[in-house]
Amino acid sequence: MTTPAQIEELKTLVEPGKVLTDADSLETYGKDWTKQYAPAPSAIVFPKTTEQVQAIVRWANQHKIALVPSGGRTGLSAAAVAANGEVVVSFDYMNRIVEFNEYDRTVVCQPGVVTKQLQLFAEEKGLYYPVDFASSGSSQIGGNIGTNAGGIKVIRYGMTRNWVAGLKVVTGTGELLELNRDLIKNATGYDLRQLFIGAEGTLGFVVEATMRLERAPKNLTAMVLGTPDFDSIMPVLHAFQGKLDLTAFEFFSDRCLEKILGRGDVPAPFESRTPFYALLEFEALNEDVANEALATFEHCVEQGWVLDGVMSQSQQQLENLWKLREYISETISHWTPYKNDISVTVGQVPAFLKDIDDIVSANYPDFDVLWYGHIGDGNLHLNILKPEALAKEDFFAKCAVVNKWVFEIVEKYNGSISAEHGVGMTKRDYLQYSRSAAEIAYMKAIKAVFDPNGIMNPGKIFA
Ligand code: 2HG
Ligand code: ZN
Repeated sequence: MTTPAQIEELKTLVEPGKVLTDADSLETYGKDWTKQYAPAPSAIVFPKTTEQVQAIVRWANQHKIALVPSGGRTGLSAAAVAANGEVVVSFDYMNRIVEFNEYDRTVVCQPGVVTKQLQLFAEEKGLYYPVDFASSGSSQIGGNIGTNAGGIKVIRYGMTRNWVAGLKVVTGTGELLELNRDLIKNATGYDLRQLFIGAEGTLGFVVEATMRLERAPKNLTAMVLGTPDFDSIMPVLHAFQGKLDLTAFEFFSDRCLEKILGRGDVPAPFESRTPFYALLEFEALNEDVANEALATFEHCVEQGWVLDGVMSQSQQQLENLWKLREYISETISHWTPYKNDISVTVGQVPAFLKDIDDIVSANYPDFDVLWYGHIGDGNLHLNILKPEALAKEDFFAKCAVVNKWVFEIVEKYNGSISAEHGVGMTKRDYLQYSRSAAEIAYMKAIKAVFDPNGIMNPGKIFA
């Protein structure tokens, strides 16, 4: 907690009006998209420069005040939730694109640059920023780096980590580090840049990031294919991957489609309904590629893996097909879902899915269970919807019990309990299912080096 005198001192470190303590701001900036924790920060501070961030961190060290970094607040693991009187450091006013280099194909961004802003900037330059997900219109680059954000194009382009050429960070002591200096080749020992990616602000705060861009994809084309069961999805992936360079391979169950169609603003992909759907995307660079896709579709139908399908013929149709998948998370948020974001290696997906399905159907017989995710990279989103009549606390308590068994299966397959949403507070108590005791001890030791007073987003990743 902070005293009024400390808040007055904080106000002298930033521009006038850039510290807020009113109830509305505390509520808004104290939380992300998770609903488990009540926001309770003591103030929100909006730095505009790196020097101001450094001053804030030094002030926090002096008074032993916990800081929580805040970007677009679209996180799903409560990594940006301030529930214990912390001071929230919002990067909303550090939102400029600073520089573009056409030879390096890099963009220097302040942390508050919105992901979509970077995507559009790249487009203006005839290039492409390939990390993409449903919340790209609100999420910020600093948060994407803090969580090593993934999304819908990982099968082709990898995670945010792959696109960070260099970072400037303010560590937990207030020191400014310039990491990797945007180099492609740099064999000079430990790559500290990588440590800060996915660290959820527990080691320091990103104050500038140099992001790489890529060639823009040409004539993106999507197919939605209806499958008779879970088991057919992976052979479909295998068949298409053998013939095409996929830019995405997603899946969702018919329960998800039901919810999307219930919105009334997204057309059905085709007339029939099937238990599951795969959504794949590729660059139709010429007619041969499109014909190859159709031939593969026919092969999948002959094998009985696909019952129906559609291929986009226009940009509008491409966008409509993507809405079927991209709108799921937002649409179901109404039902206060219990979320899982788990992954295994692609080769293990079929056996893993079967084991998870057994647990889920045995333990959630009366709950609405929604399956979807980025199955082409081994990442599954499992959402359990809260029945209207059940109290939130009872619902989460019940899910926590079943969750333990889900995570035991994740552990059995050497998988991850958080593929792309981070650990934050929601998955913190389960870290040992994916990380060994020795690894966790090293992680804590690393934190102590960069953040000796434990003021940088404490209580996130580990207690
Ligand atoms: C997605 O893939 C996001 O749509 C959100 O990662 C997943 O809501 C979820 O569980
Ligand atoms: Zn996802």
